[in-house]
Amino acid sequence: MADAIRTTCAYCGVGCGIRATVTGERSLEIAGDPDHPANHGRLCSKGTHLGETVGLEGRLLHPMIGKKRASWDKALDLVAKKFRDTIARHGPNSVAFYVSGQLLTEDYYVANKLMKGFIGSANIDTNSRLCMSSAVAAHTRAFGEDIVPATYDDLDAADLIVLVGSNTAWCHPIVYQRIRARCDAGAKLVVIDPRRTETAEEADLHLALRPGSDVALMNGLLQHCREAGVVDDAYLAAHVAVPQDFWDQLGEGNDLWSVARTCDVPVADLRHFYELFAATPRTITLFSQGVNQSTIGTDQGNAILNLHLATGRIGKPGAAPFSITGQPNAMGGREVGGLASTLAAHMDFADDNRERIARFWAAPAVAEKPGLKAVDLFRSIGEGRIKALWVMATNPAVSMPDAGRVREALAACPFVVVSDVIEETDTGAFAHVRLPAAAWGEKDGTVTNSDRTVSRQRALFPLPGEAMPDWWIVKEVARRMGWKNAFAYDRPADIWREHCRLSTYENDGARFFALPGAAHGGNAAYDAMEPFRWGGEQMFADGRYPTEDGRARLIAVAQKPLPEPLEKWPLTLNTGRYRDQWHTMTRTGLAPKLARHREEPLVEVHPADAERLGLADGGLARVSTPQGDSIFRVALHDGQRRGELFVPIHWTDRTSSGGRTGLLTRPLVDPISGQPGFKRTPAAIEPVAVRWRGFILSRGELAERPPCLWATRVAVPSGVMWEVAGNGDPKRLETLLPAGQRIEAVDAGRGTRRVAVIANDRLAAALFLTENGELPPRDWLIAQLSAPQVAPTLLAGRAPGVQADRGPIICSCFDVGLKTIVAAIRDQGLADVAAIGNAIGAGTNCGSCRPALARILTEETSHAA
Ligand SMILES: Nc1nc2c(c(=O)[nH]1)N[C@H]1C(S)=C(S)[C@@H](COP(=O)(O)OP(=O)(O)OC[C@H]3O[C@@H](n4cnc5c(=O)[nH]c(N)nc54)[C@H](O)[C@@H]3O)O[C@H]1N2
Ligand SMILES: Nc1nc2c(c(=O)[nH]1)N[C@H]1C(S)=C(S)[C@@H](COP(=O)(O)OP(=O)(O)OC[C@H]3O[C@@H](n4cnc5c(=O)[nH]c(N)nc54)[C@H](O)[C@@H]3O)O[C@H]1N2
Ligand code: SF4
Ligand SMILES: [Mo]
Repeated sequence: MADAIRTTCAYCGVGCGIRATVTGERSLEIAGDPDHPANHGRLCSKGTHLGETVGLEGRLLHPMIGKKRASWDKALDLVAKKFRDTIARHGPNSVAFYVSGQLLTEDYYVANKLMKGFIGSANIDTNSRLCMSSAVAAHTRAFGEDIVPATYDDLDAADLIVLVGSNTAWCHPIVYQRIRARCDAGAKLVVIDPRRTETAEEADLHLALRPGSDVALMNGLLQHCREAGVVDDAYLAAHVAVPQDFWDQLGEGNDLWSVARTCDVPVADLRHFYELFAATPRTITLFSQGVNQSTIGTDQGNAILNLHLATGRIGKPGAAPFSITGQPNAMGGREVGGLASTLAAHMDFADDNRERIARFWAAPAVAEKPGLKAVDLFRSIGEGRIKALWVMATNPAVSMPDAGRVREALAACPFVVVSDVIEETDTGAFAHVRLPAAAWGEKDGTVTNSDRTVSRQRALFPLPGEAMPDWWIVKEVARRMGWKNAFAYDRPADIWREHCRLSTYENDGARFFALPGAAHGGNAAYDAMEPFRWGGEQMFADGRYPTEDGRARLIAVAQKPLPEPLEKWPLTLNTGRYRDQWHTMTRTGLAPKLARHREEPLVEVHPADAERLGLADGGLARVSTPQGDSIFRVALHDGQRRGELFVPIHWTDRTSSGGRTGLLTRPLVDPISGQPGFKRTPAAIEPVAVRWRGFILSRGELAERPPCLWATRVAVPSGVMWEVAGNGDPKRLETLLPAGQRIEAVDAGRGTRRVAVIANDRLAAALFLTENGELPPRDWLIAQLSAPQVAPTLLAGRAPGVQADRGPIICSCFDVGLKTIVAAIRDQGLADVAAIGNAIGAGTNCGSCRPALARILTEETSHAA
């Protein structure tokens, strides 16, 4: 076996180090890297199962012009010519790039340089606009530069950890495990989230606040700190500029009772939180999309930063505000300047910065002003003002708000280029040219994680087909547009060194973002690069900030009035993530183990709302908003606030007929950051009746999505499963089954029909439908796809003899179902999560399911009592 290669996980901004061992042409063994400072050897369910996602199924392996395969030369020449011609006729602002926090720093740097230095427009924006831009704006307002002061080590030193709008247990699982370990050692955990998430379930205190009321909560807390005497006047006097009537304004309406009313939380809980915070100097306030993805996201961010500045809880071990990033390289993208609102290397568009960058790049046309932010950018495409667009490593037809309008814009755009690793994506369907990019495991470069640690991603496999790394694709287009010398890169290391040199260029310490020393390493040093953190271990330890006067700023922010529910749209739609899926599922959707945690897109509803609205658990419902509508499966959950719905963001046209969250969300943005308010869209919901329901199992992919009202694809070992439901004639579904010998069973009374297709003595496909009968549990049938022969009881849907139904899968590493866990707890008298692990293994590998195990234990013990 080959030696392990050290690389970094493809997914979230925790940035875990991985040791990957190539075990075959396209297969890997994955282990956590014990020497990586972000994870010290641990990996969550997504990282653990990366090996299941590196096959070549569905990959785009050749450049495509329209539906035809083309050579790289032809495709690149066409892209260069179309962009050149469009710029010549309509000016530089008639073209745009829409890029991604999933590009590597080197890819990102080249794309940013081309647009902002050579094309001469700043119309390059990134999906980080949808993700981090409110945090960026808040940091810049408070500190003068977009800097995250905290590190993961601070979590190990904190006595109180406050999670605001962050489902850390699901979205940043390894950071969450660090938090849990710290809590086991005595630290307190407070979660502020309208939903009772698995993260909230394990907290010492959960404040299920009214969505959008975070500013009130934080301002009330600051007022409380002032009254309790924990505002650090000496720190403020030495290091922070405070607006004139800041404290007077804060005093108005921010008493405990008013805040409790605004936030709709019990006064006693609020008081408990305020007292805990005031009494605990070593506090980390970690925040993510519940704060950022709001039309008041920047103010919400600053309300948190204000607290830490005013109490002097910053620049000290275990005390800092901590904006945690989502994508693997959201931070690297911010460092190179990939947002339309920044220029490069943490510099803005001030004249001296523009001139400095023009000198450094020898650039002919540095952009004069910020470009269009994502929502405006797609609007501008729809209005015909942008005529050529290049999308890299993101799927805006799914992930942008009001995605229906985004699709119309893409359809109307005269020239669309999409660089992706996947052949069929919802965005790729609109492309005139599709370029095959190298995927994780095939490319080399760097990423920066949430705590400023830069790590290498390393190639594990040779490039498949004609795929090429993104930096190469962009520099080839740049050279063909006429800028040969400025884009003469032979390898990522060339770009990395240039990026490092720019960060220190004419930088006397005014810009904190600097990669000194890193610029001088040779290619061998780049290859051997160890993870390192820029900016040192304790950012702002000396109280100096990157502003002109060296002081940070308190920013006066006030709670905006929260709208009353509308008559036609009385509910509030909240959107977010599932533990085992990543965004539009292009990678995680390939892994059967990851599919089992949540197989279908669910709309979570409070049971009381469900009763009032006639919704049944497991039934279908149509969620509608002024932007559009989509069907979801209903899941009752008393952790929802009444009047609010929660839906996941992961399902696409490729994977489901419904669950299309992007069509629903409204395109309103924060006025400062331009980040959309994804978490609060006025909505309505109604039940959808179906005559029949069932599922299709198939060893190969189906030729098309099953043509019925509800169809959701689930990856299973050796094939796929589609859950289906509808009202029309279900006969049509049978045309999707492959050729082979058919066996059938029919129960007319229950409207049940079961068909199996046998080919080469093995099960090739099966269709199970019923009108008012039961459907068998799926596990055993799924296993029959891999079985060497056909079981005689196939159409009964169970093994000869009795087979226990495991229930929904909780532990995806060891495939342990709910019923197995409950039985083990009852039969063996298991009392804690560790005991469950010892008895049946669940939760002992990646640990992502431990919060779920803890909940099951609580439910079981209260049941028993
Ligand atoms: N499994 C998984 N992990 C991921 C990702 C993934 O797709 N799957 N994506 C990665 C990316 S790019 C990102 S950005 C991160 C996101 O990570 P998170 O921010 O943790 O994830 P979300 O589920 O989007 O939203 C977080 C929480 O905000 C809450 N919220 C909604 N409105 C409010 C509000 O008004 N106030 C407060 N305080 N909270 C509110 C929601 O109820 C939700 O539980 O996850 C990263 N990690
Ligand atoms: N309603 C709602 N919408 C949201 C959010 C929400 O919470 N609610 N969250 C928002 C946030 S925070 C984010 S980050 C976005 C994420 O949304 P997207 O960025 O649209 O999601 P992904 O599925 O990660 O898209 C990445 C694409 O890049 C491709 N890809 C992967 N690796 C490479 C590579 O190396 N090179 C190239 N060229 N392509 C590659 C993948 O196949 C995939 O098609 O969604 C946003 N949208
Ligand atoms: S927490 Fe999980 S998804 Fe995030 S980087 Fe680590 S292993 Fe990857
Ligand atoms: Mo994100």
